Amino acid sequence: MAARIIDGKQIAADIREELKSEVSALKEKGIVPGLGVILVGEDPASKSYVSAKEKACGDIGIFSDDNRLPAETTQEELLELVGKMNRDPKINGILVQLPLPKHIDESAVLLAIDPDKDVDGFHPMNVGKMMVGEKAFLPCTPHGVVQLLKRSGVETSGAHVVVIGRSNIVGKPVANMLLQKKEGANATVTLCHTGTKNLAHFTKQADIIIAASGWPNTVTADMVKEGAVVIDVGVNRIEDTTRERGFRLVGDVDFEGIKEKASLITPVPGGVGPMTITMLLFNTVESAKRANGID
Ligand code: L34
Repeated sequence: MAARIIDGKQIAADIREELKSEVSALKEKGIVPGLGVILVGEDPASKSYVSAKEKACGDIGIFSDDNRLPAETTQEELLELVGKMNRDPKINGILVQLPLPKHIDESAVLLAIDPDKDVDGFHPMNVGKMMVGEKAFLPCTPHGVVQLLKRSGVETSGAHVVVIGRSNIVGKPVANMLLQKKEGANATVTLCHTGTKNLAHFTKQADIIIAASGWPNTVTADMVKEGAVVIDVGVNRIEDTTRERGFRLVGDVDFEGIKEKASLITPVPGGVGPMTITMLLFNTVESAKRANGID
């Protein structure tokens, strides 16, 4: 079987159009959603993601407050800025781009964000609400994956989903979201990680594979069931001197091999990445609505 390729860019563009109209309607009520953006340090990938997020905000009418801080920024200084944004009524969402420099305690920073402005969904309050199935800000990449499946017509109810990777920003939350007894979820979920013995044993049984291992070629064609759906969350930069940027992007799966066997597959770039940015916009608009008593 030759796979249909899921066009994440197009699905992201569709959702952004919907959000743009919502933002226009809010503006008529005098409400402008605002996102406070914090990037510490000079990581090239983080810089490019943050710039893409700010541009996407501008495109749909969200105000963004850009804060690029040097790598030497202290935890205290960072916490102070977060506190200022917590108190600022123009800011509905706070994005602290990860990873942070090693001398900063990431969990202390995430804990300092007002849960009502936690549009990344990383605060333990939102993580806990998500886990018990209450309304919460859902983390952007997992939420993007769930939306991709939904808008591509993939039935998750009763499906066996194998997630690879147990990070707090992708693996754990996506597994949790898909096992909820809800529309667009209700799957049987297996979570594999570096401690898993014989990964292929599990992936071969999967109706849907979600790869978020952080390593190219974690999943190869021989590990995939004929007709499976493969969602590739990886964004690995591979040195490539033939490219202008000096690198190319590959995901966590062997796209070329697997596309002959899967029924649906996401490309990298142009799959999950644009959805991550879009769900951040979605959460920021949600937050602005909630702050103004609109639901
Ligand atoms: N706080 N930190 C926080 N929130 C997040 O949601 C993230 N993440 C991850 C890293 N740290 C974070 C992102 O923003 C990963 N991530 C992210 C965002 C966007 C893209 C990839 C990862 C993306 O747009 N990818 C494009 C290609 C971009 C390029 O050419 O470099 C794609 O099409 O996949």
